[in-house]
Amino acid sequence: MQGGYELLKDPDAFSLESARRTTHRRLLYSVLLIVGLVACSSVYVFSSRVHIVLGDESYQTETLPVPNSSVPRPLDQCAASVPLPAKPPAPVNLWASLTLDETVSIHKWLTDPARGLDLVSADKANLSDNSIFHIEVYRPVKADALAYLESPSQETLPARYGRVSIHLGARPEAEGGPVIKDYVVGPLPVSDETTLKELTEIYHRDDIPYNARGFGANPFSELPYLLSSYMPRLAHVTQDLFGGVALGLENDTLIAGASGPFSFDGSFRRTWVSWRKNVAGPWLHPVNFFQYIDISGADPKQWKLLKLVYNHQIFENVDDFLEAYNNGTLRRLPERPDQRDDVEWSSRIRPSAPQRDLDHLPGPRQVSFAGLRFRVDRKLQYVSWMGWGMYLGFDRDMGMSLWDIRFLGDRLIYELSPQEAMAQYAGNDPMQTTTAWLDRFFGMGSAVRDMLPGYDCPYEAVYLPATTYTSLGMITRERAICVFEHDTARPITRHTGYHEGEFGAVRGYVLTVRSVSTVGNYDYIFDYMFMTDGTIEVRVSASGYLQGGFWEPKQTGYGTAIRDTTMGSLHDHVINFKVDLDVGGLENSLLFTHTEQEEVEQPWFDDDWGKTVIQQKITRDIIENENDAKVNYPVNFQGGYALINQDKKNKWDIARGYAVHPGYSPVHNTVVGSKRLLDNANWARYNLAVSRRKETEPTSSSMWNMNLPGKPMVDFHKFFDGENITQQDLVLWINVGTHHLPQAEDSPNTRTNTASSSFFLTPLNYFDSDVSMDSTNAILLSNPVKPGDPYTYNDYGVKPVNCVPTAVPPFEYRGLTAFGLDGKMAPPASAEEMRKGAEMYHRIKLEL
Ligand SMILES: [Cu+2]
Repeated sequence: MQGGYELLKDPDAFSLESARRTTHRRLLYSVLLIVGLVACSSVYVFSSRVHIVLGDESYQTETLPVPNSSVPRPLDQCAASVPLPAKPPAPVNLWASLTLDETVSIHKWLTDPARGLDLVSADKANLSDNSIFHIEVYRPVKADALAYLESPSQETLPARYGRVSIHLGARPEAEGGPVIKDYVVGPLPVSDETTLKELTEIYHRDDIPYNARGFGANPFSELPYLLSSYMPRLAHVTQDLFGGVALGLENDTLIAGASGPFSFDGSFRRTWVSWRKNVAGPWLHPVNFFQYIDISGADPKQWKLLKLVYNHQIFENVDDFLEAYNNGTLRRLPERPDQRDDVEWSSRIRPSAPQRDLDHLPGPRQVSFAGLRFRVDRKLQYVSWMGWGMYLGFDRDMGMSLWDIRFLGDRLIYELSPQEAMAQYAGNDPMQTTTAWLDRFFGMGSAVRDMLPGYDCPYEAVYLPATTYTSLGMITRERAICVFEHDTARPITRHTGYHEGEFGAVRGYVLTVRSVSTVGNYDYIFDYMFMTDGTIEVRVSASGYLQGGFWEPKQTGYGTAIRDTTMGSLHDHVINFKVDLDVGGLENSLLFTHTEQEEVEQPWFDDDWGKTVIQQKITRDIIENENDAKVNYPVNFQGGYALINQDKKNKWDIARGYAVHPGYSPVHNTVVGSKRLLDNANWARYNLAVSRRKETEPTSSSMWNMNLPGKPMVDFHKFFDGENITQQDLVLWINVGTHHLPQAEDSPNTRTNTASSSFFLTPLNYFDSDVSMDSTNAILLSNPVKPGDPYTYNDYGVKPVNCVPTAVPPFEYRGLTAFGLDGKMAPPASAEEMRKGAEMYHRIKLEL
């Protein structure tokens, strides 16, 4: 096949003359557009020049007459962006969330007096009552799941179970006092055979301390209760010092935030409260006023204010603080201009700046002109694309997870799921220096938000819903997950050559499965990206607001001033993933490959260059003991880690493997030994770790870990007990993260381009050669027969498709759909109600 093309656009074509010719332009618009599109088509019969005339208000196309061209026919409408049905390997998604009916039936069964749990409905429960905190699916044992996938039938289908967390606030002191218990309930559907069994085998301590509990129906039941006991008394002082008050009124101008963890080992529940301006982006408006409070136990009468801190002065109680204020001994912070009025800078409102050249036009967008190339089973939550296939799961703690990931017919990953997201801060104030968030506590799944079509994901993305339980009911988000294919605009392989068969390129495409969690101030974008060569990239990008501190010279070294009185505080993010990789089956080994410099001497070396040569050499070691498998990437990335199957060789007699390849910013935590982030997040100390897979070690963390740094429910280090890890079923625990040294450009929001971190899982002698070569989205060129003629080529019959894309629907965003515990749809929530549920104690308004 012959092709003709224009080497470069002729700059003269953009003549002023043509720019002035506006007559008839609108009448000709459609025809010209069509000609323009056809000119770019695969037919390549028109050697056309497209003149693009851009005005300030509109954009139109024009074309010069094309010699020898036939009259173009109007383009057809493209196929709608609806995915084709998928063909999952089994008709049941074993990891699917509980259905609404299943959740309602478990709730009903638990609250039946016959269970004897003495439960009080969460919306009415006091802390000293028993109430259900959470209900969700409990995933099957891997061996059972594999048996089902091997031969799917009703007989092999594993029984379904739920997992329930109950706050036992009413447990008498004689029995140990209030506590939390985790249970497995099932089999489902609920029947006479259904039982409730305490879930303890996955934890490293017996009890879940009540002081480590998560926020239930009313996350504000504790803090406002105490804060309202003293803040109104201080209103005239806070108005004077900070220009704001917290009186428990609708128009309060100060709001509170709290720092975590709340406890070391569960023996107390205490937090630092920090006050902020109640404006857009309050996290960037701390006023430098702090209180340490005790909210231990289940009896609010015991709670107390322990101390107040203002401008590095400590006061035992409100009276002392007031006295210092009244008698003039309080050392006030100097007045600063932006402490009072100028607060819009922290909003996302476009600043008044001139519009950039051509920025009135929408940017390019991705269109699958020939229709979507991925398949989706919405009901089963199964996605497939280009030889890849996977089921999706979803849970409260960490949101989306991927299961039974297969490539070209073989299972590659049993489970790929986020485990925990850590953010540890530094500073010279009580809030920043004590903060070490573990966001599993808040629920990265509960914090998943509906995505903005055309902004968070391309217009043609396909959205999948997710439902999470709250103690008041269930919440469904229709746009919790988006799936889309995109052109990387870069060939995955290419070469220019002159010998027959060596000149060509294969297009680079990626299928992305994405979800976004907004945890208080921060937004995490989770991307799982699949490529045609068998590579997967797992990437987390961060945006949203910094947790800002009050900037003053004593904060030097702990961040950067991003405004007169606001600083971005120094912190590390580390996010842990579980990768249950199965390379050629379950039996895998950990291979460490590294390169080192050597000096060698060979008899054939030339005399003129000397007797020795310095070069590098590969060493390959199998790490046999689990204790040696908590590792960091080698210095200068000279080598890396892979799981291989020593019993499965490729054609070249090399053990088939999959490597962990560091992506963007492959960091681990800087701080080791902090009491606020100790045994509860020891996974964050490494780039990766490899342990033997066990049903009793399903996750590297738990939602209660945040508040138990000294004695966590899941102590990751306990996974590593000296076992042999050669040819065993292994799990990789891989970290991504960023050392976040904030800067002015983090205001108003952190940018995803640099606040990103990733790792790749990529075939390592898994195949006999690069399998992306089998793509027919590729071209092979041949030298022209006659010098000067165009190159001939083979595009494997895959031609660009020319059609008119379906119209992008108008932007629409709707909130979540809520269901009561009876399973009935609940009335829509107000913005304030949604904010309360979403921001938890990151933004606490007093309510009297
Ligand atoms: Cu950050």
